[in-house]
Amino acid sequence: MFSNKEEFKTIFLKKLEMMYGKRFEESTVRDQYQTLGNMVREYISQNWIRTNEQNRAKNHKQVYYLSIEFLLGRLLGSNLLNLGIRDVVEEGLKELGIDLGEIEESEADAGLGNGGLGRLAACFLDSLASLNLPGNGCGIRYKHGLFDQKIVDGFQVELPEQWLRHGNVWEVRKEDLAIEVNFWGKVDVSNEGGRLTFRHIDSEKVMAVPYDIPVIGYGTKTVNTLRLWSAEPAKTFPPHKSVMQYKRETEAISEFLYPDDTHDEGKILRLKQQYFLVAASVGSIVRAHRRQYGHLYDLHKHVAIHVNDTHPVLAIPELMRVLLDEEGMSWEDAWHITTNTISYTNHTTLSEALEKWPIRIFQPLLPRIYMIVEEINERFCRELWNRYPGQWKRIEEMAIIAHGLVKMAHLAVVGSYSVNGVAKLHSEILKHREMKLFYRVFPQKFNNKTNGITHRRWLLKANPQLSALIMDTIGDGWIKRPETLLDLKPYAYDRSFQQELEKVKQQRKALLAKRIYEQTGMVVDESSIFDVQVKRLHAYKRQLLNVLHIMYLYNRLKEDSSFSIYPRTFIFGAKASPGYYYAKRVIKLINSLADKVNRDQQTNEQLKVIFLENYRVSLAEEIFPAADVSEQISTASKEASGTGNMKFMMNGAITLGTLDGANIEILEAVGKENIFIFGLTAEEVLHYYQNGGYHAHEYYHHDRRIKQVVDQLVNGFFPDAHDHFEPIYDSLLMQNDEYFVLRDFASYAEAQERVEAAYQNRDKWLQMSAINIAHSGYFSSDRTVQEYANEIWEIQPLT
Ligand code: DL6
Repeated sequence: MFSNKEEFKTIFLKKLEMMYGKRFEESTVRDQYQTLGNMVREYISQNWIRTNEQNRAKNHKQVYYLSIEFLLGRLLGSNLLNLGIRDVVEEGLKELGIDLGEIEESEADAGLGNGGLGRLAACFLDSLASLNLPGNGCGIRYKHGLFDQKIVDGFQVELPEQWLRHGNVWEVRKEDLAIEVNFWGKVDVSNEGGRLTFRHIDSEKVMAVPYDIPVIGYGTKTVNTLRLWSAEPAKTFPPHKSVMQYKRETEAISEFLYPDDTHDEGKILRLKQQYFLVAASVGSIVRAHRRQYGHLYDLHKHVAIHVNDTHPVLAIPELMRVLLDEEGMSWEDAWHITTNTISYTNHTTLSEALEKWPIRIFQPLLPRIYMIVEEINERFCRELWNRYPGQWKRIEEMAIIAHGLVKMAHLAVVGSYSVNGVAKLHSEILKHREMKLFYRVFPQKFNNKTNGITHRRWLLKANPQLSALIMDTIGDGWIKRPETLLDLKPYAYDRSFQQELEKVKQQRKALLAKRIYEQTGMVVDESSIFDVQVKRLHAYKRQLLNVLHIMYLYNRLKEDSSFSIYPRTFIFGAKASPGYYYAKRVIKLINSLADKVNRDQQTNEQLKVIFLENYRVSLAEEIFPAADVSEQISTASKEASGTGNMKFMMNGAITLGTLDGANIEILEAVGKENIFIFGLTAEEVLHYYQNGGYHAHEYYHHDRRIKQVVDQLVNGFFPDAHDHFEPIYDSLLMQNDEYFVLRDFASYAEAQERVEAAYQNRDKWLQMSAINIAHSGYFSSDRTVQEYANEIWEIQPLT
């Protein structure tokens, strides 16, 4: 399309005039963004077509990655980088007086996810395409992504997110490929020639309309597809509903990510979303397969369907339904194909996060699917009975349906051929604790795939300054082969490399300081330690531990004139689930603390607290490169993996963390002298949970520092807070501190002292930082996806 700057400029100007019927001089940033986006899409269109043709022609096995979340962020910058045309475009635009950065900033984040799970899905798409692997994403085209967060008087306020307000330049609507999805109604069972047939009748129909987004690999011609489904009314309206009601209920399916499910209405909507995603995705997968092969008997040889967490687990009964009812297969054949097609990743050990649907909701909404789940359950329980005769309790515990609930994780394990955890520790906990009964029955299914992140977005794109330094030092081979970042290791001890690294970090800290000023009006000391905790707000992630420690530092600075600290800027970013009362109180606490500490002239040269509102992918890209310290302080055993820990490490921040999730593998990679570890181990935590013996009161009474900060939650220390922090106080003392915040306080404070001392030894710190960067290649999602491709999906690269 264009091979140099001049050609780019000519085409850009012509296209802009054609699209908007105005001269370039009159165009807005949005016009320019849309023009550029369209150009990129045209640029890759031939490769997109070619990738699809190649997949078909070569009978390549493909993976479909089903996920209720895809947290993509912005696409323009990463697409330009992956295509290798960013420099030409940037220079061309510059000559026209346009700043590419400004155009990039005008793009709305595609925030179709909550956090780690959704961002992981987005990283996997990038790696699949960059490794030339035939893999497509399937998700929902939510009209509103994760809410926009505003902080008002220190409290989180949620506003509807509007990423589609100006359209989405990357998507292609494919109405002709729509799939009909059926809800409600009943099942008509008849006996046709001695064979039972099942027909789902009187159902309410919804059309799933696909919107395809190209997924562009780095330095390759592969362009995969992310297919997002949008819910629209079908041509036949249900007779018992008004048109308006039907339309409203239908469109609601793809309106919001995670509707509030505290009431049945919300639960129905969530279950509808899950079935909508899988029925549409499975429908389009089998349609393509039938067209190509004429039947579905060898589906599992050509297709792998991966379910990202339990949300898309209905793919199991849905595929069974298609094979049984539409293809007329026997149960045995259908089960063989299904259980050799579907694989499952578990992302949590938190029992409250494992989905269970009440039968009273499930059965009427999805009557045929429920029948199939019942049959799967009965057959499974029969098998268990043969294996464990008389052991009712065990069978009840493992059943898919029990006590009026359908347990999605159990269905996932029984109906798939692979079950993986997302970090070594997490996979071990699944095998030996959370899912130990299942592990005994299906040991061959369980495996580990430690998470990864795409180094192209999180280093190459987010941190061009550090990328340039790395390229000057070891070349650019690491972009394709991230494990070669290890070649940096000898330079960790090189004084001039360290100095350059320091300069890069300073530049990024200055940029973040500017962003902080713009967003909060606060001036922060760019030479202070940037100590960062950014992630979803959850009790187990223990933002509270960080906060209580800051309160302690503040108290000490106020009370002890001989005490001083190396200047520190504590930076937080976090969204709390709208219905998560406790988490929202912690956000208020961080903001009240920021207010108090930042105003105090006696201490504010040494201590600042910043809460950056509306944490999201694009903001994260500004934060990670600027961090010195990466706070990964979850209660051991609770964080399945974490992926922020990897993004920080890749950008040279040093982890201050517990022995949890992938922190353990970071420790193994960098060695204990290049990370700050503290706190209880997972074994100790689990021992406490099992045997008791933890009394938060003891820590409160015996450690003066702890008593003081805990009391300050409720004694008027925060004048603006009234009784706002009582729920937090109660969680610690009345509910015996479920996440061991007080238990780990002393160990955390001591680790923070080590951080402070280490930071002041500049050569040593920079050496640590470089060693972390050098070892971060292992945590690229290229490695993770390659492991999935080889060991789970058995797919080969396109050539
Ligand atoms: O695997 C991606 C990501 C992990 O890194 C996090 O540790 C884990 O909490 C997250 N899990 C979820 C699922 N639900 N919960 N809770 O988001 O997955």
